[in-house]
Amino acid sequence: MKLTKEEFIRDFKDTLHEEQLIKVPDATPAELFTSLAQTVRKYYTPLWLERNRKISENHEKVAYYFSIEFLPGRMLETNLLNLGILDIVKEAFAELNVDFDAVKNAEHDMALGNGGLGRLAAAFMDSLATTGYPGFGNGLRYKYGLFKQRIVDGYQVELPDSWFGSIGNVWETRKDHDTVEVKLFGDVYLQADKDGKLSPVYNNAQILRAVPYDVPQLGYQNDIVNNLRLWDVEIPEEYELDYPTIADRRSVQDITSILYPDDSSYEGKQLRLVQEYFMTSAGLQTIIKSYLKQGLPLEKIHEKVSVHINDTHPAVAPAEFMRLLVDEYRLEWDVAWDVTTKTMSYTNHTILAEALEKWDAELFKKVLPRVYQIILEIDNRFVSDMASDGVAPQIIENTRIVKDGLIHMANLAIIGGYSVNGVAKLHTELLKEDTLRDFYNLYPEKFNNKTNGIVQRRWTQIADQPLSKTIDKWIGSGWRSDIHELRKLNDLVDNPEVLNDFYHVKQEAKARLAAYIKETTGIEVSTDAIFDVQVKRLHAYKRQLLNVLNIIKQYWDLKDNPDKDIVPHVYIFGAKAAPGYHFAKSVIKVINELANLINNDSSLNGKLKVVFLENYNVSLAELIIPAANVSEQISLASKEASGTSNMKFMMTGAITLATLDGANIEIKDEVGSDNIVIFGMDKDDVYRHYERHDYYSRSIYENNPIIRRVVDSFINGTIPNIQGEGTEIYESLITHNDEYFLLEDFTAYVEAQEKIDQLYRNQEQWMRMSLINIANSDKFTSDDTITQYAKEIWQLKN
Ligand code: 26Q
Repeated sequence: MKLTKEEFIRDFKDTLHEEQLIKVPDATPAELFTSLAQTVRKYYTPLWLERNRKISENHEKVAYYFSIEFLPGRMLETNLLNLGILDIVKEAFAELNVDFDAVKNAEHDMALGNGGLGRLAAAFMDSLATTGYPGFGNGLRYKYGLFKQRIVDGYQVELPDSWFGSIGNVWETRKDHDTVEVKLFGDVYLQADKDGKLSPVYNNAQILRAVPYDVPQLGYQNDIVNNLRLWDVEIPEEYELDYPTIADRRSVQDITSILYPDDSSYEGKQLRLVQEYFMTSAGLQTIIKSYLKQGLPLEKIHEKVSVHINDTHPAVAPAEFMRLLVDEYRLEWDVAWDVTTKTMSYTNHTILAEALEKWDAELFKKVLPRVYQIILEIDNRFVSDMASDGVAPQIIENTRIVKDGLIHMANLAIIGGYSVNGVAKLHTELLKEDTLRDFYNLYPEKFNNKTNGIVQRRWTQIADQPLSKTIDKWIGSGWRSDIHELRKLNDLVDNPEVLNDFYHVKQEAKARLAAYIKETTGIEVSTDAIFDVQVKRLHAYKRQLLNVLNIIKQYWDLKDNPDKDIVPHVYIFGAKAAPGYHFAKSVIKVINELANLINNDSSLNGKLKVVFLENYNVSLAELIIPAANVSEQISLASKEASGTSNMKFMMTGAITLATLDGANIEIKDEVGSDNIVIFGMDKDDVYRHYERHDYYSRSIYENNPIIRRVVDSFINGTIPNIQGEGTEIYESLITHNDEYFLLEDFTAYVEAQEKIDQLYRNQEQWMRMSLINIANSDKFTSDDTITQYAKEIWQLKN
């Protein structure tokens, strides 16, 4: 949009005076933030209205992205950048003597997600708006986002994230007229109506009100505003008397109270099922209503609507859609089924078996009695169709939805839709040949890959302005709107002046992070050290512990030989553990105690530092990632579906130290083997061990004195205060046979770290590698990823 500094100052002051009755010099950062956001709202509101009008007037096809998580982080800068007024606002604030960063920091992260999956959903919202595709989000408006992590005595402590705080969510708009009802529990039976058709009759059902709050999603400088719809729950007025006690009312509010903090193992909690159904049912109901308003026939809804199922969390969608079409809108089953399977598509984000959702059939029947009947019907028809197509009984058994008293949600998503995708090339291959092999044989045409992406604007223009300005200096600013122009940097990688500029950019980012580390932990780190970073959820398969093993080895090397010539290293961790994940919490404790040991040992001469930064979230990522020299992506090959932080590190010039897993493989393909450090087993090595059952961690431990010394450090008092945790880790590695093959990969990892050390000594060479990474990172823009979804899966037009 076009706006002068003077116009903005006038609008901003008006808002501040009118809404808060206060003048700029007296306002707190939070008050200034609120007024700024309200001013920005006024700017985009007409665009938002216009967008909705056009989509329905032109009968455009819309994709709805159903996700139980969205993790946008802060929205202010993104909204300003995308409106094209970020620079003007900054200049205006400077003129008003207001610290822009303080105002920006007053915004609470919108953390309605655990990690990669939620962040990806948020990225897709931004990219849908930016590419101009009509794609809307559908999720839950949690009162508390992912817990706030504090470290106390080295332990993780979880505190509630009351992100509404005193400010509330300034970006949202409540849409009362789109309220719908959601039914749970009770008994259902079928009754024939006049024309002999069966209708469900509900007894004692709980009827809840679903109220949507819409959050605008602004495209990058294109005047397009899409919508993220988050549902909240309320008790309908007519049923208020049914909830006489506070506890009764709380049991309803719970539905949108908390985001489940597990991102790996699935637990069959009733409340979780209710959450999943609540957002899915509410979303589908309003989708059908708004489609019908256009006066088009319901049998053709798939021509104007796509419903995307982000992981299995909304996978009840095909069954609920059938319920709505058959029960509420009276379509014939076969017609409804045809429409449903042309509407639904599904993304899988994991191959870990323990993360696939399976609901106990009895629990499901109690919570969703009518949907349960419909799932049984879908399952029966699937089984008999397959049998009459001559499919082998074992294959039918493997792929059916209801078996062994469990409802297999992935199976429902696959059978009830037309598309299944993985999130990186390797991941999709593994789905086809392993996890979902039988489905792939039944429906090869449904399977496709969509490698994840990131919103490059947030990781460059917002998180690293010095980097962005330096890119402008050398290749012009065209890359800001066309990220593929970054490739022009490839022509400059032999120019020492250019490399020197990028070196200073990295040093600046390291200095910012070093100041934050000093301020929050008291630890002093040198910006001449290698900043080696591993930030991600804490999970055994991601192998933060492998990183720890190497740090312990380096510690022993320096204790043995204090004069050993190594480049100083700062190992930086950030990670939240699921509150019930004992092992992961033990690893956090061990990292913190190891940090205490190392950081306070003056005999190490500052060559080694370990920092654990608490409460890793999107905003902290914006500070940490640009400051990294080394990006640790060391999951056991085959386990990390894609990874997305790996892409952010690459884009801001870190060298990836990685296994051949997830999207690391595609990063390697982009930069070439010389500009990434790869080590360890590949997925074939891993699968070979599974087939042959021939892995014995204890014999590695017994035959390798270096490994033995490192592993023994967990139990022999080397690291203080970790008796229980050290024993638990020791046992996981030795007694329980090291499920993620850390010991087998250890030696290769140590060598890879030594290679990093050698490479870093030649700064010119290092910066060349770094720049090659930046130059080829355009491959991972989520604008392109979403374009592939839009064209190849959803058939949208922009
Ligand atoms: C399921 C049931 C009950 C409670 C919680 C859950 C649950 C919640 C979140 C299960 C999984 C998740 C999140 C998974 C996730 O973030 N996966 C990551 O997705 C990224 C985006 O595709 C990939 O890059 C990562 O590799 C993958 O780990």
